[in-house]
Amino acid sequence: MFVDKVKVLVQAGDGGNGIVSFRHEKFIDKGGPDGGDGGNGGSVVLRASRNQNTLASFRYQKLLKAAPGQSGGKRKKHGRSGEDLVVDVPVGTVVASHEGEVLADLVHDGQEAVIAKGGRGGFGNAHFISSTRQTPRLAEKGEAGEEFEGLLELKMIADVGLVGLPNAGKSTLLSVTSNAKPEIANYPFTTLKPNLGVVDIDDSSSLLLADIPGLIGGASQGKGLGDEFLRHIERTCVLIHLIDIYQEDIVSAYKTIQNELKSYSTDLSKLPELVALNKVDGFDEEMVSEKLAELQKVIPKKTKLFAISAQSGQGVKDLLYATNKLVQKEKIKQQNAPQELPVIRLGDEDETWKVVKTKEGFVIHGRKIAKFAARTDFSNFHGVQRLRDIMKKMGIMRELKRQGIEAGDKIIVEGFDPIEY
Ligand SMILES: Nc1nc2c(ncn2[C@@H]2O[C@H](COP(=O)(O)OP(=O)(O)OP(=O)(O)O)[C@@H](O)[C@H]2O)c(=O)[nH]1
Ligand SMILES: [Mg+2]
Repeated sequence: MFVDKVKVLVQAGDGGNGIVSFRHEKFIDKGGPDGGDGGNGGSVVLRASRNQNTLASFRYQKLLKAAPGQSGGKRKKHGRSGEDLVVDVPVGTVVASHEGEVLADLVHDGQEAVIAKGGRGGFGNAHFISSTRQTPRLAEKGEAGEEFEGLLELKMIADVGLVGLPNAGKSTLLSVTSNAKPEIANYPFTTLKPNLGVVDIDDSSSLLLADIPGLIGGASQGKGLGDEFLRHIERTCVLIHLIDIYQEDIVSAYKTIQNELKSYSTDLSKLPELVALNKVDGFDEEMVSEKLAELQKVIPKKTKLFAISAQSGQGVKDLLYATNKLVQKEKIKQQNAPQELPVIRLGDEDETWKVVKTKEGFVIHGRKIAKFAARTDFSNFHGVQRLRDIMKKMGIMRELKRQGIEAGDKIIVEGFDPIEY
């Protein structure tokens, strides 16, 4: 089974709690605060590796969970940080959130991306000593690690994609030029899943060739096997479009495929292409030239046209050399203008907030204040007092007053316990 799309649950480690503790020393009546900070939670990191070929292992390992940070200790002892979870995935893996936001796009061997950040450890009470607060009885809770349901998708990054109508001879061409052993048969839709093969051009260069299921008119609307397999060749540098010379109308065969490439979510008809008329072994030269001339009229001027027989090998070498040349040219172009997607981080700091007066009380919406609330132990008076201080610093208290808050009214950081004004 070819696994190329899997759902996973990603869980970074929670930060460890800070603790409240006071020094106990002989002869000293009341020691200072010495509660240590919690350790940071581990992050979940994906690493692209050439040694991985499929996402199959994620059928059994659906939970990607990093270790939590430990709580702080007495004598300002820092809690141990949770270890990152580093997971190897094939080169070409794209990670998206459940909502479809792309979080990372791993295109180079060894490339790493943090997809879920571990929670920060909470501060212990040793942290909160100040001239006005000699015996701080509060500590922060650790921040929760980022967590989401994500989708891993493998986009095979082949150099060359083979496209064409069913039965055109795509798998045959792959089988005679590469190490791959795809199924070949004289009926449409023999190939049901993409096949990859390595084609050796000469001592120094080789190409990765992808054979995908045949396309038919209306594939973009789901006809035949649909066009979902095109995503496997979305990133190839070059396409080889194979046309069966036995087709009654080779021009419309060509146009049908071009249309489907164009209708795909990213217009693939713009990819550099070579066109090859296949199965010429049973035809005399004159007939072949006639057919080539027909095609020449409809393909773009710069597109190279070949007559080949995948079965007998006629013309195949020329096609491969030309393909290799075009791939090398395209690769240089891509190096100069890399098309990598930037890695978008979850939860970038956002300082904005707003206050909404409701029947339940004054509700505060805002990412930053919610983060502080998450670290607050609401059963601890001092912890709650600190949250009030933070609101004051952020200007939230002023806004509450402006909206007419009175003693005893409730303040609710959205999603958390209410506190009294
Ligand atoms: N005479 C002749 N027959 C060929 C040639 N290439 C392929 N065939 C035959 O054409 C038929 C289809 O070949 P496949 O390679 O399975 O075609 P495909 O394009 O992969 O087909 P799908 O996987 O169904 O899309 C098979 O019977 C092949 O033996 C050729 O160069 N000459
Ligand atoms: Mg096939």
